[in-house]
Amino acid sequence: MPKFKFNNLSNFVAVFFLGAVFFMVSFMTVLAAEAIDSDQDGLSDNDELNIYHTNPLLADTDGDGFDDYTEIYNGYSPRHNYSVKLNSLDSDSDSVPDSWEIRLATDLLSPDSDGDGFTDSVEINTGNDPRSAEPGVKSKLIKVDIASQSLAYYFDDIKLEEFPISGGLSYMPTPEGNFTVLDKVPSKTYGGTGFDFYYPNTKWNLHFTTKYWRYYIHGAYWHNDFGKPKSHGCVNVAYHQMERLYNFAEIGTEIEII
Ligand SMILES: [Ca+2]
Ligand SMILES: [Ca+2]
Ligand SMILES: [Ca+2]
Ligand SMILES: [Ca+2]
Repeated sequence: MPKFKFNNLSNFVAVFFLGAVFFMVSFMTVLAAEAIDSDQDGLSDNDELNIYHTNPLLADTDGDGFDDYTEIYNGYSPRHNYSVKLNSLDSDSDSVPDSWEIRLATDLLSPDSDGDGFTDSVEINTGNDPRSAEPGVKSKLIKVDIASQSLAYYFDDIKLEEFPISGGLSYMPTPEGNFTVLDKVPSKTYGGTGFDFYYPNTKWNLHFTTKYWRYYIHGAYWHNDFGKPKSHGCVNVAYHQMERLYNFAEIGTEIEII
């Protein structure tokens, strides 16, 4: 029986070449499949099936007149035919909003995306990777921009949220620099005796430095002027934003105030 052998250089070159062609064709087929957008809505079939959970054969999955891409781009859910913001939707009830799940590429229909027994929320709040069962700590950063009176926070360099805040008035400015979360205080009173203000039971306080006073990033329920300086030096955050930020932050989480 004849046997195939690399008994000369030309046989070896021919087999090597065929192998290389086969590899390239397979690789390009995978790339093409990932890029296919059957319903031409700007989202690939692959992403619709695995990230957005929308219909890859229907540009407007929820039939509300706006295509899936437009809804996601503008922060609305393409899966609900009424105005539901991705940010206020938690499809799998794991305390991680759909907007974060899309940014992080976790599964918005599975509370434990990587199947390691810990929910996405627990993993994010403890700095672990909800997308991989491999151990390893992910970076967290809270960034406050005094000029624009806004705050953004990041997990593994991915921006999760950005919203307006109220920093210190010009004669009581918010301290600038690099800090970390020193303490997490669930509830606290600001002002009172000897002050011209009194804000009892203020929720979700992240202590980041002490000068003459202690400075916090904290919830504020007594005004709604976010985007303008208003405080005695602390960083005021709307209640509906602060609870999530408080849960996200850990002792030691970096805070940058510029
Ligand atoms: Ca599509
Ligand atoms: Ca739609
Ligand atoms: Ca969720
Ligand atoms: Ca998990």
